[in-house]
Amino acid sequence: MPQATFHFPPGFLWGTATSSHQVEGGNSNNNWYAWEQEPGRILQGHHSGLACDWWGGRWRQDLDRAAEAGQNAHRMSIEWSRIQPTPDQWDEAALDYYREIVRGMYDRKLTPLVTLHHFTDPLWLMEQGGWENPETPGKFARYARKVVEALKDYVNLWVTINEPGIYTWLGYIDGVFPPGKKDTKAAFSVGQNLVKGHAGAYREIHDVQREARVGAACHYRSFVPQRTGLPFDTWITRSISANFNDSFPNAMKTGRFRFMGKQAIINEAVDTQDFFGFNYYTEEMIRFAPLAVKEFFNKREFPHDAQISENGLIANVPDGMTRTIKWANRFGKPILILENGVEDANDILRPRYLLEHLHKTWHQMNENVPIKGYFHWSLVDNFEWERGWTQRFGLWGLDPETQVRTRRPSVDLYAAICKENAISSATVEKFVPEIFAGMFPG
Ligand code: IFM
Repeated sequence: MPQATFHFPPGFLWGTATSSHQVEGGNSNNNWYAWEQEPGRILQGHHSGLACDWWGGRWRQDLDRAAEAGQNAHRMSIEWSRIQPTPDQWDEAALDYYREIVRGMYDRKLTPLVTLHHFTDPLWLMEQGGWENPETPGKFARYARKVVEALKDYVNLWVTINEPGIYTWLGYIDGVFPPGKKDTKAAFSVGQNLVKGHAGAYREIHDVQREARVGAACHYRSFVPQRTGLPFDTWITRSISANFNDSFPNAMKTGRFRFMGKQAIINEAVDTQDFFGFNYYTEEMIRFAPLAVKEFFNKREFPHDAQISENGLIANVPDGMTRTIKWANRFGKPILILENGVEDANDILRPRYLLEHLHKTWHQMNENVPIKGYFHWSLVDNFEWERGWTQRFGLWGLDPETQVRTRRPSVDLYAAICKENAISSATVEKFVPEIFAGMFPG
């Protein structure tokens, strides 16, 4: 049997990613809490509740788990509604608690990467129109400054906004995120203001901390035309991808925000990313559907030969990771893979998904693509937005009622990779022997 090891460079960041509302528990002052109280908004009427009880202190044991499993980094987020519970009040105790958490990462030799906005907004901000209000970018930049001033001794990697495209699309076009609108005009204003908020925060962060490295976490869904010979499929695929994938990162590079047939020039956003962060989960094939008006003239399917996750949400398409990395590399910055993972309570698909996506990542690094780190979504099962607790993305399982964690086999697989800083043939043979021959063809 052939033996080989695919090495990653020294200093590569191996981590997991989490977000405040999904893990903290007890967040009752933001728009998602309010949304969860409305009947029919969350699958099976679930609530975030205690989540993973990080605000109650269980972050300590979860970060112990991450460190013991060989991880050397962690991506977390700050809850704006805790830091600024009302428009004219900063909560210093909340800032202290976050400082304790990032110091806890530091003590465990986990490099902290901190996201400032991960889907949730303070209730008071939403009462003022949320991101539709042109004053919100300035408010966000001030909040960013406050957080960086408090945490700068321990953190120099910052993500301004997580998945601005998803926030805009799901909240203002599909209406499954709060505020539940289906209004492309509002979506354009929100998108524009998110880009301005990112740019303002980028400047404030650098003003406080010269050595900061700042980026956004842009979601990329790999779209391919279903019928390669049909120009309409190619055309609609490009158009969907331009709106869904390209609008935000392009604006953060060029200052030109193009979304849903409209355009705005945002000069302050030009070249406002020090690294390029993306979240990749899956790929879809797209075909032109002239009668599907509400779906923007397209129908989508997962590639027919791909394994599908347990709730049918994610297809395992490692080549989509390759396509995503090639796309990300066009922006000419060091790259961080800020989320990648699969919902899989029984850990049947996850080991294979993880190995195959990391293998593609390694290949791209051998093509000299400057990838600096990988953050698996997620450390422990957490509250999955409008899908409640029905999706299990954690390396560790969680019973939210009892707060008992369960170590899934993927913990040990990921630990082997993190500890060796490599994918070895022994690891593949041990954890996913069925893909051994494909990865090490002898
Ligand atoms: O849980 C989410 C996360 O908050 C944002 N990116 C996708 C993940 C899985 O759906």
